[in-house]
Amino acid sequence: MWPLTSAIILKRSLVPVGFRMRLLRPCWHCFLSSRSSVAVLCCLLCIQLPQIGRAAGTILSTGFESPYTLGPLQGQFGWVTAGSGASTAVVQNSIANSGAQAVTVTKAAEANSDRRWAVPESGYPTQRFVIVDWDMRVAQSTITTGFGPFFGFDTYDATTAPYVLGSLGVDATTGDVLYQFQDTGVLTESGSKANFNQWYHYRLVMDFSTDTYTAYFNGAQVANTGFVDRAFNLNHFTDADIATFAAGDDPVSQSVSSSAVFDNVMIRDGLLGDYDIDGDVDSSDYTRWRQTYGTAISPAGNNADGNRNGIVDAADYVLWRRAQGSSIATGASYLAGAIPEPTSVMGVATFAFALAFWRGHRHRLRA
Ligand SMILES: [Ca+2]
Ligand SMILES: [Ca+2]
Ligand SMILES: [Ca+2]
Ligand SMILES: [Ca+2]
Repeated sequence: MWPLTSAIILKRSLVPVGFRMRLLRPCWHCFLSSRSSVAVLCCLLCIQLPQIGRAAGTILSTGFESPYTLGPLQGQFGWVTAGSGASTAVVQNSIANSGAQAVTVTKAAEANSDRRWAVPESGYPTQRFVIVDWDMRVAQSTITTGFGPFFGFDTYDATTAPYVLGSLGVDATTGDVLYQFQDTGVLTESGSKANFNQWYHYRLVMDFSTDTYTAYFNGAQVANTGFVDRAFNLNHFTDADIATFAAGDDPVSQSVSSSAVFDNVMIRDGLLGDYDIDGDVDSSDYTRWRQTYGTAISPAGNNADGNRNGIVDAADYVLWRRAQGSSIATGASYLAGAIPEPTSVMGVATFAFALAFWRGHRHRLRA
């Protein structure tokens, strides 16, 4: 649907057979060979059942301001990390998009240093959409051949294995805004480029109704494709990861270093006030509220019970009115309901488990 440049590498038919096989063969075959992993899997299945019926709301919202302290991101407010090598994510106060602090992610100058950071979640989505927003500023790498590293976000349904929902980020060598194509997972050029050392706003919208995701770059839609691992019937959102990884398969790409600054991370479970769950807050949501005014809602938070008190009441109208005009497509958003800083520490073991068996990104191909 969107024009793609000649350098695009998404066509499955163009992928060498051997390489495609490698791309499609996930690491979880080793996961299946481990009895202890199977035991953990059973636990995951028990604890990650969806809790349908809650109203839209913020899952995580942070600008990494105080009480975040300067230093490693992991260990603060539920953030954990997984991967190998010496790549880092550090809360610092020298470069920020807003406020005084942000997180600088540095890919180490060595092979096998792919790394991710996330606050694991469970019980989502309760709505049709999960929306991930962030601001990011990428520094250019110094290599003249090869690609990357990649900086951006990956989203997962790690309920049974770490399956990728969607992915959006930037190649630090070329500035290409990249996403992962459905099924193959190949990093694909969106056709947009980011200037280096300049802030942009990024958004991923996962649609669990259609098993597709849409990527936005500074408010403009740049990609729309199926869930990367959609063949595995993905119905959960478990983590959105700040990610850095090698973007190419060659030795230069594997060991190139660069950095990016992340700020204003927000993960939402639908839109507040979107009572008909169609991705915007408009008059039809008001109609839904008016038609059900006074109705007891069980479980609380369903339908037009935006404030989750079990009845459609005036407070839900106020929520709708304040959110009016919000849309996952235009980039407009209503952030008043945001939770100031995350406190979740749930699922740390789950996350570590998931990424220990992470299937790996699939590299860009040489043009
Ligand atoms: Ca900040
Ligand atoms: Ca709506
Ligand atoms: Ca609508
Ligand atoms: Ca209510």
